[in-house]
Amino acid sequence: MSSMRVRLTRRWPEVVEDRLRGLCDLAINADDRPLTRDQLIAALQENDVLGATVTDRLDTAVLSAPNRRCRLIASFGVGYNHIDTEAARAAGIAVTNTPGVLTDATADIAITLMLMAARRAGEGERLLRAGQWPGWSPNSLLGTQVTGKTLGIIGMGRIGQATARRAAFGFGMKIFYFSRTRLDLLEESVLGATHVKDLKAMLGHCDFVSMHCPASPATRHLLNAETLAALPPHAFVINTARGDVIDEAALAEALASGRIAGAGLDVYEREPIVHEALLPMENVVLLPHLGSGSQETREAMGHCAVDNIEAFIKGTVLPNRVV
Ligand code: 8YV
Repeated sequence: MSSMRVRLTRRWPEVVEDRLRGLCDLAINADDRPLTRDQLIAALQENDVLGATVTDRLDTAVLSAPNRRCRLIASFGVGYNHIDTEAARAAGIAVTNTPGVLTDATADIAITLMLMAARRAGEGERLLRAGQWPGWSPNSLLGTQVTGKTLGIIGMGRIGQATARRAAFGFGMKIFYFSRTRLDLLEESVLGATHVKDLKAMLGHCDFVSMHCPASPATRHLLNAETLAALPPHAFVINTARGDVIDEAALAEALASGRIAGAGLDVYEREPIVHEALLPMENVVLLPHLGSGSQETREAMGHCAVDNIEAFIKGTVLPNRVV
């Protein structure tokens, strides 16, 4: 066992914490509450490795605090927009993430949101639980069919592709996608997917649009009042990426005014705060950022983060280095 000090900012799956305990001098966050800024700074000063998550805002001020001991931030998750990567680089701190292992779980949640929003599943369940279901009738709670519709995917990375596969092969959906990375022609023809260069033109054809791009200055508020206005009024917006890629206030406004039909959201601009106008809306499905939340996936994410920590302890190449 190494004398390397590793501090986890949140509780990780038990098997993963046990594995880490055998590798290093481990400090866990027993009560699992997000650390304050001062606690984060202290953690960077007192430990060689910080095991971080999306709930840690590791910005320039935190990362440039004096007397840092930390040389690796092993982030538990694929998205790392909670870490200022330039500040980490300047501070000489390597950053790793956990790509690949949460692709299927997150795509599953995108499809869950699509189906729930289109078929009014949340609304129906609330009605039934409230004891207000009068029984079946031919015209009650009629939703929108998903099968055969058109899906626009924004960001065709691993999760975008996994969602496209489910939509195309499971629901016979026609796929358009707006993305920096273009699939090769064979993949495009297998999926029946069409790459588009003009976001607004694509949105005009979408029955559903699903966000799968990473959060960055370039993708911030990609869906905003102007781009949302390009969607047809029967369209649904799905977001399992990051809250920042949609202007939440503009989305709430588009939903309130009936300019779009509904939305399914797993992520928010100011988590855990959700724009208050969305909360009472029946045509919006709101999930608490559980895209990767299966036991299997969270353990795989933890093991992937530990693989990086182990490599750091042994002084070998970090498998998932992003900084
Ligand atoms: C993670 C996620 O659970 O990996 C990601 O980018 O959004 C989530 O599924 C979360 O980020 C943990 O840090």
